[in-house]
Amino acid sequence: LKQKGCVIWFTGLSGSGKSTLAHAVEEMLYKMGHLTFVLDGDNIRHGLNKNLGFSPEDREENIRRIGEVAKLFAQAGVITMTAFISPYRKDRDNARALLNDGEFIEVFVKVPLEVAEERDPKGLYKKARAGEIKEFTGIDAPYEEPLNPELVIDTSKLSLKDSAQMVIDYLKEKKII
Ligand code: GGZ
Repeated sequence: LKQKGCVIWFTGLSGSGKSTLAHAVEEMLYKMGHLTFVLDGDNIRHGLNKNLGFSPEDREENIRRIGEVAKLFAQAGVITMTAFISPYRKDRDNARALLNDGEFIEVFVKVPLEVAEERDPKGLYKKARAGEIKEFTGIDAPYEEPLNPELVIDTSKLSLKDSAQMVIDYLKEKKII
C-alpha cells in the first residue's frame, strides 16, 4: 500500500470549512496516488445516521457510529477523513480510543464564531438567531474546543490551499504517506 490507514478527524463549528478542507486534502492526496475517503454529512447524516437529530444524545450516537465506520475504513488501509462538528470532547476521545497511537489525527478547524456566522452558507445561523432552529452549535448548544489536537488550522487566516498543505505536511512528517 502507498499509505498507512488512518483517520483524520476534522472538528469545528458549522461553517468553519471542515468539509471543504477535507475535500481539498483528498484532491491533493488523489493526485499523489493515495486512497482516501471523506465521511461527511452528505454521505452519513443522509444515510446511516438519518434517524438521528441534534440533541446531545443524538450527536453522541452520530459521532460514535462515525468513529466505528472510520475505524473500518482505516483498517482497510484508507486515509479516512471525517468532517463533523463533533462538539463533545468525550465523543472525540472515544473515537480516538478506537485506533492505535498515531492513527487518529484530530484537526481543529478553528475560526471565530463571528466568521462562521458571517459565512453562513446555508442561512442556518440566521435561523438559529431568530429561534427557528434550536440547539444550534455556537448559539445555544456547546462546542468544546480540542485541548490537544494534532493540528489547528484557522481557515479565516490561511487560504484553502495552504490549509490543505498543512495536513499533507503533517502526513509526510508522520510517514503516513
Ligand atoms: C449544528 C446543525 C444543526 C444544529 C442542522 N446544530 O453547516 P452545515 O449544516 O452543513 O453543518 C451543520 C451540520 C452538523 O452536523 P454534524 O453531524 O456535523 O453535527 S454533530 O457532529 O454535532 O453531530 C449544519 C446542520 O448539520 N445542522 N441543525 N442544531 N448544526
